[in-house]
Amino acid sequence: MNQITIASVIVAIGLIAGAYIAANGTSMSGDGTKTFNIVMENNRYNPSEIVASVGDRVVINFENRDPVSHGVNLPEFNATVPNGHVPAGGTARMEFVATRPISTDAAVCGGANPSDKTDDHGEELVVRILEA
Ligand SMILES: [Cu+2]
Repeated sequence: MNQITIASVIVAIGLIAGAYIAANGTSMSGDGTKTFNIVMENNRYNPSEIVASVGDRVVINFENRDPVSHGVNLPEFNATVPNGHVPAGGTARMEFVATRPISTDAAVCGGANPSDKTDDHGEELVVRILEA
């Protein structure tokens, strides 16, 4: 292949990878880190469910487009965001190592108990950690 062909192939691979990440809001790096980008808008999270495996390091980047803050908490992994909530119009990052399988709701606007489904904003963020 000449250099232009090689450059075209590299660009194509980049576009495919970018489209994949955009479609899923998810990316997996080579070191076992699984990254999710979640948008909070109209009191809903998109995506509203994330799935990872035991042993993964999970990074969640939140973007809150609402005029109110939203609380997120995963006490199972001692994980939350600074001050326990993503500020109105702001961003926050949450990171943890998934040490065991769970399925729970990490949206905790209604209180500290993640199993409380009566969040005052009504949102859900289902976190499912699967057996590796
Ligand atoms: Cu909320």
